[in-house]
Amino acid sequence: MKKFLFFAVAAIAMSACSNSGSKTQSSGQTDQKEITITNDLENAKGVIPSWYNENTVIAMKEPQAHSGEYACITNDTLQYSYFYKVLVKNLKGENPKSVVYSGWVYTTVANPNFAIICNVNNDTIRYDWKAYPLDKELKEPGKWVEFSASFFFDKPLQPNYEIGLVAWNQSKKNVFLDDVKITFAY
Ligand SMILES: [Ca+2]
Repeated sequence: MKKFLFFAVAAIAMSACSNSGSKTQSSGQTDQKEITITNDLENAKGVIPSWYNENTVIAMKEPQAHSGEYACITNDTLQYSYFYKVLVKNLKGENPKSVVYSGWVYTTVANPNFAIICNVNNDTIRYDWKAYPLDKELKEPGKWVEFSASFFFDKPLQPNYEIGLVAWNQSKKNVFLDDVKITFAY
């Protein structure tokens, strides 16, 4: 009588697996459905891979940063914030369906012309571009406000495409950003 071995796939046994890596097609249980990247901007000067525009990250006193000592400043000369860019293939072996960019914003003027931008580039060619305006949500200046901007990738992605997420301040007034969280959903 033959015995059949059943390998229970524990949902938590995702890391440190040294097997061949070939799994059955029904590996949905263990598939990661989201990738989350957080950045409190406290270590930006150390140059974190995939993050750019470190010159926008400053030590804050007045107002205080939302967390720790550092936050990102945008204004008339620094229209684009600290910038996250990643190639699709470096995230995961499949294309994300959507991304949510959330965090905290402090505006010094009511209803600033301030938006979160999600762009997709094919090498140097712009493939897709979306803006999520936050002007209506930022009614009250002088305080930290939580925000969340969702983007769906409705045009097909390729592994070599680069996804970029950045805040764009066209108000010419100071608007600060801190404690950013980026969540790719699959
Ligand atoms: Ca901070």
